[in-house]
Amino acid sequence: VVVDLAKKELATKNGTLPTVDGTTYKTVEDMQGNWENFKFAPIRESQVSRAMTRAYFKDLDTYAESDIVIVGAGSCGLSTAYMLAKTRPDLKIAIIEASVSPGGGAWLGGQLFSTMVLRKPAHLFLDSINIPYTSTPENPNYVTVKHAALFTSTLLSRVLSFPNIKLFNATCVEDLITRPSPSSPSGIRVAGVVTNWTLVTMHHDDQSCMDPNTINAPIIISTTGHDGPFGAFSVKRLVSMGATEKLAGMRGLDMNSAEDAIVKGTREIVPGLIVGGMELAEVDGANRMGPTFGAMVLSGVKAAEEALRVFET
Ligand code: AHZ
Repeated sequence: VVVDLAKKELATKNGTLPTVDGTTYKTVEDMQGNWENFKFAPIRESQVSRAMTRAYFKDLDTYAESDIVIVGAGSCGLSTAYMLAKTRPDLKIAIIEASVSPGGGAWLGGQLFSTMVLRKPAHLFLDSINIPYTSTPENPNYVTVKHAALFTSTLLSRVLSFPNIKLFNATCVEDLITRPSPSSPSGIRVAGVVTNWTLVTMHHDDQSCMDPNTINAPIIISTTGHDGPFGAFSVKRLVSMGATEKLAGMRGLDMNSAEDAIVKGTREIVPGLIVGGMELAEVDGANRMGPTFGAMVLSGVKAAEEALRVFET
């Protein structure tokens, strides 16, 4: 018995496991009413480790040279990613998200309320990704999605389904890669990002130095939200490295002016760095809009257009 077990262990080391019992079932319903004989296909723990790590390290290798890096997977970053991947399936797009859970502030409509409000014409973006919404004759200027989580989960699933997108979550952009650029007013262009596990980034003050990793890309799109624990990261870094004199700082809330300003202002602010969503309010001194999300998705649409314009020139 011992020899048999040892042989079996040895055989499984190279992934040759006994045949799968799972073929007994053709559908999930086939399992129902027959749980006594239920059995999973066998596995060796190392197979699980290898399935995860091989794929992740291959992705790290593939995306070390990306075409476009999107920093921040909130409503603006995800909308940008969707538009880019849909238009250009040939581009390698990496999304770097500091949080374990992508989506930023778009899991709720505002405060702790579920419904998400989007002012028209942002409903056209919902049409394009097939998210149902309510539009009433009494309120013709905006639509509502029954739960912000429906918006975010649908957008996220569309984005993650594109083969040319990789989301690196729990990963923080700690710095920008820059190159001298005499033709640029700031003297630099942005040429990539410096990354680290978010938990490492959070512990730089109480652990010895843990050096970061890098991704090279000709275009970075920063959508890290307004100033906060992580927010407005790229534009604050531009100031601290002397590439921008100062930030104007986000102003108080005015829904009408804020949303137009964010969409129209979405642009390349330093060569190689496009800024969209609420991070832009810190650059331009735009108002905030509070819980209306139309500007975030349409800023994403414009950021994608800007990125392709820069990429193609
Ligand atoms: O975790 C952040 C969030 O998911 C992520 N992020 C921030 N800094 C990062 C860094 N590296 C990687 N250094 C980083 N990721 O960026 C995401 C930003 O999402 P968000 O929802 O905060 O920003 P947004 O601009 O997409 O949407 C803003 C939504 C708001 S705020 C607002 C108001 O305050 O008035 N109104 C709206 C609609």
